[in-house]
Amino acid sequence: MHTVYLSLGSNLGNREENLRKAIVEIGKLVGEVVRQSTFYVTEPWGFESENLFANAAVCCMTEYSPREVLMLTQGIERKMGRSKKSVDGHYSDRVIDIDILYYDDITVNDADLKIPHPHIHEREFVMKPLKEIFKGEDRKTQRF
Ligand code: PH2
Ligand code: MG
Ligand code: MG
Repeated sequence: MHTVYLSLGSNLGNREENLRKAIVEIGKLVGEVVRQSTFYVTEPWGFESENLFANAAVCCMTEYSPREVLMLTQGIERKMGRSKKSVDGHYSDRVIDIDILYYDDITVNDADLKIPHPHIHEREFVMKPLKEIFKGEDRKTQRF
């Protein structure tokens, strides 16, 4: 079993409902969700939009590889109606975005998949929910 941390964001439609639905799908497809943060309402970061975000983080136990987790989470995004992907840091409003933050202790440096997620520490909307589910412990020593 592998431990994967995911960040979720939505700023279109019923954003809290979108996060809830995505977390249910993650539990069904990726693996058991063993930690879930509360939902944070946040200002759009890195682009202009009048739509606030709901953000959350979850920790999930999975038997899939990082790339399989990427395929599965992108499948959930598509199924929930996400069409556009961000290109070169040009972000747009979205029904749901699911990003892989950490996967065990591994590093992946592919063009389309970077683990740990490269922007974790500069983004409050990622760090706040993440800290909540670490519960003050070190990610690497955490036991479920
Ligand atoms: N996601 C982004 C860019 N900006 N801002 C907030 N508040 N929440 C997000 O989830 C978010 C963002 C890229 O995926
Ligand atoms: Mg993102
Ligand atoms: Mg994404």
